[in-house]
Amino acid sequence: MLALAMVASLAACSSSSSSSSDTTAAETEAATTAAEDGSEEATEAADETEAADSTASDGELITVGFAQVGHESDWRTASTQSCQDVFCEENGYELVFVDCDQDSAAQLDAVRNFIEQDVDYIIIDPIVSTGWDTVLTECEEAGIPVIVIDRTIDDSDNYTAWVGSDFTAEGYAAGEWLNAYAEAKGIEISGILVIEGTTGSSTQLGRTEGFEEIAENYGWTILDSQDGDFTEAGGQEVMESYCQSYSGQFNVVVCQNDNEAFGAMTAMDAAGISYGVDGDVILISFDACTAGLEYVQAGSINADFECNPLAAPFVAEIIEALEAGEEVESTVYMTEHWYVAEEDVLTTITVNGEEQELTYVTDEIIEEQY
Ligand code: GYE
Repeated sequence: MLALAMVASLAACSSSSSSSSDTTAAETEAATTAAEDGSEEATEAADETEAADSTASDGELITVGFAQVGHESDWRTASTQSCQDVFCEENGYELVFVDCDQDSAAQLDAVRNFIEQDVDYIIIDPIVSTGWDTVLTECEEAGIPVIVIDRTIDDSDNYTAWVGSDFTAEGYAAGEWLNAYAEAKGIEISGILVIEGTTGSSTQLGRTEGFEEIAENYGWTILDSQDGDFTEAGGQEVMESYCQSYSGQFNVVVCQNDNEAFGAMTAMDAAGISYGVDGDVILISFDACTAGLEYVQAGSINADFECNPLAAPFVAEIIEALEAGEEVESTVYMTEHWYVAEEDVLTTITVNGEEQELTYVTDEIIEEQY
């Protein structure tokens, strides 16, 4: 209820009036170069910087530094967009956005820069789950509350709140769906290949742990499980090598995000391996962003386990509670769905004794998705 109220009260800002500023060196340089050219875009960029500077020093806007993982996937793009929409001037914020390009050292630097800039709040989506205690202590000493989103930090409690998804639960759901689906269709699982997300990210750790536990319960063989770094290129590369090494030995491919699944499809197409509803290989994915769901609807991906990237409204709710001196929820889970390509095979699965619904993908769902 609170979350819905929050979404309703925080209108997304129009991009032209966005107050977000990007502090990466490359971007600053581009803006400067463009300013020297005297282009319209550059003038706008310069104006925006000035506006941000003056309003920030007035103390009217709440300054939020966001150390984002990178731009590796559709999910990430949706997450960034969500933050830029919510933390804008119209909503009373100045956003300092840093794209850390999947580089953990750069992410620690970004957080330390936020401390130096004395921002009011810091949002971190931690690339990897460990190595955080020192810098979080520095944030605490500087009196800057930290809100962690999406991936978890597993070696420190030194932050105010976390908003994200239960990745292990997503892995369990994928495993139980595979078991129920294979049984319903009379398919014998011969061998499973997994393309994992970025090694050491809590997303990779959780989805791997959940799925592997189910695989062990049912006695399935996981032939291989390699890192595709959550990118399409990574997924394609891993799948190309799988096609060579495990030809004829597998009939399930599990990709830990949609973009890896897109890459895996390209590799299987090239190798002449069919997948999806009418194919020889069952293809499972996670995230369920728009393009992923389109492939589910087309029957190329059999099932896609959603991970909701729209955390920003919940973070704004936490910040507003802190501003009002109120207690905040320290853990907030996003709501997600399990999407499937076939309407009449299964409607529910049982995960850890709990019945969970499956959602058949329709045009309306795709229309609404991020
Ligand atoms: O699954 C992937 C992204 O941490 C949930 O990161 C996130 C993951 C998401 O790159 O697409």
